[in-house]
Amino acid sequence: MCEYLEQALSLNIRKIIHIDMDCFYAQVEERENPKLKGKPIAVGGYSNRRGVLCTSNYIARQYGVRAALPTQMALQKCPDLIVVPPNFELYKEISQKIKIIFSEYTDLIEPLSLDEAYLDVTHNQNCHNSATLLARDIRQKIWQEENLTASAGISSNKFLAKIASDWKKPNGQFTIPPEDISQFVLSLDIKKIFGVGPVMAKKLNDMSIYQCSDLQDFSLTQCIQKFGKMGAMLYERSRGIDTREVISHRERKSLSVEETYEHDLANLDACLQHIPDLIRKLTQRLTKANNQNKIYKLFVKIKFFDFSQTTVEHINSIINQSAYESLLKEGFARGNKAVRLLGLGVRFKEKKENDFEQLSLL
Ligand code: DCP
Ligand code: MG
Repeated sequence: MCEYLEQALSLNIRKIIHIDMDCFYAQVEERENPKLKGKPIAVGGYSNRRGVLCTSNYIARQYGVRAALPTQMALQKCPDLIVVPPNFELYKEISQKIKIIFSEYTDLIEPLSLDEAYLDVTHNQNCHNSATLLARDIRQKIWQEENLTASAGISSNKFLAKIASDWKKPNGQFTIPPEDISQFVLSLDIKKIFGVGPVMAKKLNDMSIYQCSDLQDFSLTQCIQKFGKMGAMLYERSRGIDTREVISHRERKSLSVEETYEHDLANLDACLQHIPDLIRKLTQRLTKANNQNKIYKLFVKIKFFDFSQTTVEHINSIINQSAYESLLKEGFARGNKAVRLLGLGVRFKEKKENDFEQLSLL
């Protein structure tokens, strides 16, 4: 094992579980209406209103019916498809209940969406210290309490745990223990690396890079030279390295208020008159949010009557009327036309992203 990998792994002996509910919305609808069981179903918009699908159950997937497919097209692929309208309130409620189950196992929970989350269970000593058994326990609990199945991926970092949770779907789980990581990543398709979208994938494929083992031919310096900002990340992920922590509370990066006016504001003076009111609302929201991070920028957003918009921001740590007025003047001058929406906001100092902290290992 290369020295870099050894160092990174020794800093990263965590136990991470990624849990992802199986065909979440569709499964909930099946649970609510057992008559749907055993039939191809999808959740989404109606076909006569240019609707698209949010998801489908695994039976419908056999016909090529998947999320984001227009409903009309889905019905062509699978004429027996039953399309159920979504009930977001119910999905949110269930998501909250599942999160309560997670919290019985760890405080370190990072939800990614309504139906998936990372759990750091490094310090949970139940189940003989086995994250694999813990994952089984969590899935069983979700089944007992909610009558829904989930799949899980277990590994020592977020990247691999997320990939693993897809491996045995539906209603399965897969563990990639630290000793298997180097072997596992060799044949892993580079498209599985989060951040490698179709454009990046094409760029890599054009260089004959298809799987992680191909990326491993490049040194860190070469990766950074070839892939810029993404270079270090690609270097690491292709070797199974990911030192990102499970973050239970996302840091707020900005906070703002805005108002769309019933009648467009005809000129700069009319806009300036609204600044005190917007500042009052912004201060109220800030107090409510109780954010501990320091303000480092103020910004103004302007949407003109023709929906073109602009944002102006300056470094400033204190909310004050004259600063917002001068930002507004600068922004207004960019369009010099009637305004339909004004927004005022602040940006907070961010704690340094830990994404690339491993660079310091060098
Ligand atoms: N969703 C959506 N639109 C998309 C993708 C997903 O509205 N384009 C919703 C519906 C899904 C839910 O988010 O049920 C969770 O998304 P997943 O990607 O986890 O998909 P599923 O849970 O439906 O299926 P899987 O078993 O593959 O996780
Ligand atoms: Mg899911």
